[in-house]
Amino acid sequence: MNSNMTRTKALIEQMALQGVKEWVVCPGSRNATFIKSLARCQSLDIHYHFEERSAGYFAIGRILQSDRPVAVVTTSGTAVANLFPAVIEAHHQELPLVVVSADRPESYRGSGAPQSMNQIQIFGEYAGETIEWGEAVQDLKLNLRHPNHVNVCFAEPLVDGEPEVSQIGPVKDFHLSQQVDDSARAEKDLGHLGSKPLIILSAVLPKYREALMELLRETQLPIYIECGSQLKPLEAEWGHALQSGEFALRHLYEVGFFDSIVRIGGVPTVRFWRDLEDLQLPVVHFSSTQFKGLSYETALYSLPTIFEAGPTYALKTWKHPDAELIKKQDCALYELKQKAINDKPNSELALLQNWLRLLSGSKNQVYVGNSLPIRELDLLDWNRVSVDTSIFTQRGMNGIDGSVSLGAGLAVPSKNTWCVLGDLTTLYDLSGFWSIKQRPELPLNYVVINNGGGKIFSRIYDDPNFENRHGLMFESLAQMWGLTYCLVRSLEDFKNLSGTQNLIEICPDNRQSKELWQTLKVIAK
Ligand SMILES: Cc1ncc(C[n+]2csc(CCOP(=O)(O)OP(=O)(O)O)c2C)c(N)n1
Repeated sequence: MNSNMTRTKALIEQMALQGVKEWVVCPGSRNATFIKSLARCQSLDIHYHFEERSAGYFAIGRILQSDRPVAVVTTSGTAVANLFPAVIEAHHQELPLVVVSADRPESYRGSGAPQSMNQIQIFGEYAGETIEWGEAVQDLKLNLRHPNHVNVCFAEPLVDGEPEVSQIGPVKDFHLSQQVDDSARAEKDLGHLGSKPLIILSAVLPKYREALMELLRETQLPIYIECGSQLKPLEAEWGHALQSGEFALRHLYEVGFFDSIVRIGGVPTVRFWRDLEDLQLPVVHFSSTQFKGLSYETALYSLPTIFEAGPTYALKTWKHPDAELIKKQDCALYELKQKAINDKPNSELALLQNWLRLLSGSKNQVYVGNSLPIRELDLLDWNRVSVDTSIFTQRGMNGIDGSVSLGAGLAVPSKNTWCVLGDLTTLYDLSGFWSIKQRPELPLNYVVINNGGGKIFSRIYDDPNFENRHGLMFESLAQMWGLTYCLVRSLEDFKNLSGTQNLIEICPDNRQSKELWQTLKVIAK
C-alpha cells in the first residue's frame, strides 16, 4: 500500500503533467501531506488562504491571468462546499479550476464523525465525475475545458513520512482552446439571418484576439463591443464600432438599423441581450463556451469556426444598407451622452469617467465587478484608454460574490491592477483582502463605488427594501489591510492618489446619478 505522502506526491506530479503550475492551499489537518509536499516544490507557485470561498475566486483570477489550470486544495467537510460558487462560475466560463479535496476514509461517510460527509459528486454536474485518487498510483485525466474535482481519502497517521516531492519536472505548457465546428453550416446560418445584422462582441480568449481584430477590421457590419471583450479598436481602424454605448442599442434597434445578431465571444452583458427574449431576433453565435445565453432556438458554433473561409467571407463582404446612417446616429447619441455626463460632474458615471482618464499609460489592467460598474463602464469611453489595458469581468453567473478575490488573483508585478466594485460587492468578499496581504509588493487598487447599497435596484424598483441601504464607509477597512485610502467625492479628489496598494472610495452624489440616468433614458427614446 502506498503511503499518504507517496500518493500526494504522485498526484502533484500528475497535475503538473496536465499543466497545473499554481496551487491555492487552504490548510487543515486532512490535507497535511499537501501542505508539507507543496512547500517543497520550487517549480510550482503556491498561495495560501484560510477561506475557501475566496480562495476559489482567487484561483479563477489566476486562471484568467495565466491562461492555465489552477488547483485549490482543501481539508474535508464544509471547506469543500465553500468552493461551490467558484466551481459554478468556472463551469459557466469553462475554466480549468481543479478542486482537490482531502477526505476521511470511505468508512466514515454518513457516520456523522467530525468533518466527514459524502464529498463524492458534491459539485453535481458542475465539475464532472469526481475523480477518486485511490491507494494505487494512477494516470490522472483531467478535462481542462471544465472544473474538475479530485477527492483523496487519507487514513491516520496523516503525515506518514517525509515529503517526497522536492522537484517537479517542467510543467506542461497549456493554453485554453476550442475545436472548429461545421463551417459550411455556419455560413448557411449566417445567410439565413436578417439583412441587417449587428455584431455583439463579448469576452474572447487571448489566443483568438489578434485574428479577430484582423477580421473585424474589414467587416462593414456595425459592431457593439463590450468592455470585457479584451478587444479595442483604434479609432481610425474600425469605422463601424459603435461609440455611444449600451444605452443606445435599443433605440438603434427600434429605428430599424438592425434585425439580427452575430454574437462573438462570451454571453453578453448588455441589457439588450435580455431584451432579445421578447424580440426573438435571429442570432448566430460564435461562442467561447457551450452556452447560448438565450432560452430560444438559435445557432451556436465554437469561436474558431468564425475563422474558416465561409464565415469569414460572409462577414467581410456583407454590405449593411444603413451603415452610414448608423454611424451618423451613433455619433449624435455619443455627443448627447457626453454632454449629459458633463452636466452632472459628481454623478457616478462622471466620477468613473474621470477615473478612466487615469489609465492613459500602457501599464494598467482593469477588473470590473457586476451590478452597475460593468454597465457603467460599457457606457463610458473604456475603448479610449490605452490599447494595452485589458479589462476582465466575471460573467459566468453575474454574481456579486468573490470579486475582491478574483481581482487580487489577476494582479501581476508588471501592471497596475484596478478592481472597480460596488459597495455591497466589496462587503460580500471581505476575506478576499487576505490574498493581497500575501503579495504586498503587487500594484493593486480597489475602486469601491460607495453609493450606500445595491443601487442597481433603484433603477428597477422604487423600493428601498431591495437595496440593503447603509451608511458604512471603507476607511477603516483600508487601514485594516494596509491599503492607502483615498476618498473621492469630486473630480479634484483624484489628485490625492498615492501608494502601491490603494482603496479608493468613490462617493457619488446619488441625486445627480439618478437625474443623469433619467436624462439618458430620454435621449435613447
Ligand atoms: C451572489 C449574488 N447575490 C445576489 C445577487 C443579486 N444582486 C445583483 S446586483 C446586487 C446589488 C449590488 O450592490 P453593489 O455591489 O453595491 O453595486 P451597485 O448596485 O450599487 O452598483 C445584488 C444583491 C447577485 N448578483 N449575486
